[in-house]
Amino acid sequence: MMVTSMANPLYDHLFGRHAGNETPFLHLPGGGTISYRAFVETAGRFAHVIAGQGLVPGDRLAAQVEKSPDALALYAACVQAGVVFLPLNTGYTVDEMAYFIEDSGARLVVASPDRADALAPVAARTGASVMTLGSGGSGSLPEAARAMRPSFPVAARTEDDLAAFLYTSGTTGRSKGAMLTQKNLLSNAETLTEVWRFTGEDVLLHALPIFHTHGLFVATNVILVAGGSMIFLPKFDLETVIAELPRATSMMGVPTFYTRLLSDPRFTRDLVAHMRLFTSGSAPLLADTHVLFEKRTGHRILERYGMTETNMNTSNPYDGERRAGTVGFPLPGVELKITDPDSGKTLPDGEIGVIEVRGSNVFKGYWGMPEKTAAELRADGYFITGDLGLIDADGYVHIVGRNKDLIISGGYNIYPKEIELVLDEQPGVLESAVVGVPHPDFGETVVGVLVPQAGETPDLDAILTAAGASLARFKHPRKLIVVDELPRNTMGKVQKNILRDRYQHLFAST
Ligand code: MLC
Ligand code: AMP
Repeated sequence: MMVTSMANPLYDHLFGRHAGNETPFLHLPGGGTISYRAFVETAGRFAHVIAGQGLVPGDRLAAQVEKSPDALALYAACVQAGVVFLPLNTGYTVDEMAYFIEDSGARLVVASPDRADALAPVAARTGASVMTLGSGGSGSLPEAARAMRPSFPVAARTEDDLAAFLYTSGTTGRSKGAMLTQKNLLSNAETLTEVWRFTGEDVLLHALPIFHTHGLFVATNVILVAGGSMIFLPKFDLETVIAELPRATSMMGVPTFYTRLLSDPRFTRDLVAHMRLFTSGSAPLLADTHVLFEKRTGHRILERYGMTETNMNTSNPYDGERRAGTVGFPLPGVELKITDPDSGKTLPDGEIGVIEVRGSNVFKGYWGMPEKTAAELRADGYFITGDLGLIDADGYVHIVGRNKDLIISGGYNIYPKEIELVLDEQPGVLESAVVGVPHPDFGETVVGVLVPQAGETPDLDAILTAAGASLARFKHPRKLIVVDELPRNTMGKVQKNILRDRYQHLFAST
């Protein structure tokens, strides 16, 4: 490995060592290729633009841009300039973006050209600048970069300095910025590269979004560490994925990718006979899907478990038995225990409790939220994940539920509270409860249960339209149901388990 300086460990290990390397980094669906050299040079040019906007190491850059090679180079540029990268879901509304921009204190907002006007007033309020980045080299940032030199003096950073903020919703409805350090990202990428045996020969089919841990850190960083390449697709499109699989060696996906592939008769054993590895995570992979996949292809999907706050925690083994319905063993360097949610005491193997993890993968805390950080990150370094699980007699970790009110739809996390706050404000609505129910494509989907105000008949279409103005599309209830009252326990708490049971078959045959 050619490391010229260790002044910025993440930059040096992921990007700097590839400077001048003519081998392919990104294969594009149209047939083009971007070499490591070209990618690193684009990042250097972008870093000049970022610094030219007045950003200094430690400042935040918020990006809401479509997936593209340039969008990925923006991440590299931030690492090079020592700027904290804050990637945001392209589906977020202006209201949602306003919160992230304000809360993070971002100094520069990089938006898709079609979003820039809508975000300008928000940026003006917070004093941030706005630049644009579109596809195929369009946008004010790539345009400005063309006049810049490809080499940029790498900002000195230590492994404990922040590399990225990833926002994750909270049970109170307020999103929290998880602060990830260089060490968090680098240590996890190095571990995964080793345990999943990634090498320079690997060609990863990359169809995940790059605004989340899975697509940005797990997939991309592993390939950068290994020196392999990626077939870089703008999104998961079944046709394209089936067309591109023959030139891939490996693929990482959320369970929806695998159920969609299995639904297509062209997805055959022959199509993927040459593949080395399929991994799954971000949401539970049904044991049935695992079994069906093996029957169809002969491959056993390798399921792993992670979080925004912790990167990856556990993984099924590469060589040993990949056990359906489990997330495998703690990764090297990760300590994992199951604790009693009330006392925090460690429980014996086989008993269900909250999963806690500790290691260099675990984040530094929530930005500007010391109380929330203290509530979830123990003084001894253990992070309380909020996932319920057990460790079986063979040491495999099973996730059996959640101690947090969370819905995971197609790998996106949705916090019911955030939606309930919007529904409760709508005309004619007295109160609401939002629950996740099984969905054949997304795993889980959102159902809103409304109690009308006395004598009122809420207009459900108007409510969905209003919700659409403030909430990203993926959070929208796929069904609204009006009831006379919500089931409550003796303490007055809404019994969501009863609602989940009642509506569990709503989408059964969709
Ligand atoms: C898109 N839509 C979704 C959705 N994705 N709705 C609910 N849940 C989702 N996940 C919306 C679209 O806007 C569209 O709206 C409608 O639903 C149907 O769209 P689609 O064409 O079927 O969706 P598609 O674009 O194909 O996207 C589905 C998907 C995508 C599953 C491919 O959501 C995806 O790539 N998910 C991966 C998420 C991920 O990377 N998570 C990692 C988090 S990190 P309309 O208006 O047309 O009806 C993490 C840590 C870890 O969790 O362990 O990895
Ligand atoms: P996020 O906050 O988006 O990072 O989502 C993290 C959550 O996704 C975890 O707390 C789990 O609830 C869930 N998750 C991730 N991987 C798995 C998996 N393999 N099986 C079940 N749940 C998972």
